[in-house]
Amino acid sequence: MDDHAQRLVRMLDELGRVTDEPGRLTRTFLSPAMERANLLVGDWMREAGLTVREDDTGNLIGRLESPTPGAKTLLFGSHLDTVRNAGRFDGALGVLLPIVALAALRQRGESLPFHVEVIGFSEEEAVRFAGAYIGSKAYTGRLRVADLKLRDSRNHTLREVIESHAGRHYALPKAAHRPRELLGYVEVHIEQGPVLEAKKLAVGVVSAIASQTRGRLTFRGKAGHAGTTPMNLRRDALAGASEFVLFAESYARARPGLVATVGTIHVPGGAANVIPGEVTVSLDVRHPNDAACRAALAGLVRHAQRLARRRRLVCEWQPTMQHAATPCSPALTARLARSIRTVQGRSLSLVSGAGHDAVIVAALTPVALLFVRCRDGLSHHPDEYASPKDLAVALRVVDDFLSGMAGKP
Ligand code: HGY
Ligand code: MN
Ligand code: MN
Repeated sequence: MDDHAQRLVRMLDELGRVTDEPGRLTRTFLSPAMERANLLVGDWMREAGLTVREDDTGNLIGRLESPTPGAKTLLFGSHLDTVRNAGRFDGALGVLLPIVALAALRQRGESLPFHVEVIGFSEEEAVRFAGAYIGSKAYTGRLRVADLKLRDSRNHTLREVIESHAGRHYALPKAAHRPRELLGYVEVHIEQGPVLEAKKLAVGVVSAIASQTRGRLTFRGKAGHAGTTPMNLRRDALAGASEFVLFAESYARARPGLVATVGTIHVPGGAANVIPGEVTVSLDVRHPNDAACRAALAGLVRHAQRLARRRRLVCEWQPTMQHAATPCSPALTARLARSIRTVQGRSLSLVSGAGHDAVIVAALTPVALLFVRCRDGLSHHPDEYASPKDLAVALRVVDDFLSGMAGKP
């Protein structure tokens, strides 16, 4: 399987050069780079014997039909969009690895008693639009009118962006499949964390995906002259936001299992000689347990409003995304774990702190995630890395999993 792993490495490297921003990897929803990525991955799908289509939301869907009459469909997939200045494995691995695995099956002249669909979802990272999972929501029939009203930084709505890309009216799509037509969904993804590396394991399975809430906190005070306004008369929104950022860090540090992140801070019209009158910070709060995540969010927002009052500021919270903790399918996960034990000797089950398209697909069909070790647990960074050796293990696990699903010994 190692030559297949080498091919997978070359594909990941090539796809990793398809970017909207020269010198670093960034692919955002329906961007020119996403179009080029779909063309490249679509070719690889066709070479592996899949038929290829792209839906109006930009999802790339490869399908390998089974010769078995009345067969159900097994789904593989992940996202082809990236964060800004991303690594080349996050998302891409879950689309390219199944393509290579199916190409290997075809090379051996084998077929499967079920159809297989490999989906490259068009948006998972919520870089261009605040509400994530646009691709998997469309594919599973869960995209809502409210999603279509989201606006990007150029003030274009999601509907406008989709319709100008598709060149026609966009009707909210129905689910691509009915639940009874499906065998389940498997997402192969780098762990984006330190556990597999610490346990010296190449791969593992996911028991559940953590609960996640994201939103924006806007602090409003009063702009003023940096040179003439005495310190005790200021209502400095950025000072208030900064106090909150440090509070969020210490709040999460004090609570095991909780993570809280302020990833962006925006001072509209900010200038060095102006006291900031308005600041918006993003807030991302996650915990394996839903109730703990909700309680943490409430505590953080309460503190933000309390510190704002003390500073004679106003603080407004606007949620942009909320996903409950998503359990993976015990049955599908057990099958995947069996293949891991066959290939790796032992399997490890871990919780995913990162969100995945499986969160959305789980509403349509049972999901399982195969995690692959990544160096230093690093992700959302250009130095993201999974070794060819570990990729070879993951390929053998998927190969064994497919044989198991096909009832082959
Ligand atoms: O943020 C996440 O968990 C994922 O990488 N979108
Ligand atoms: Mn990501
Ligand atoms: Mn991802």
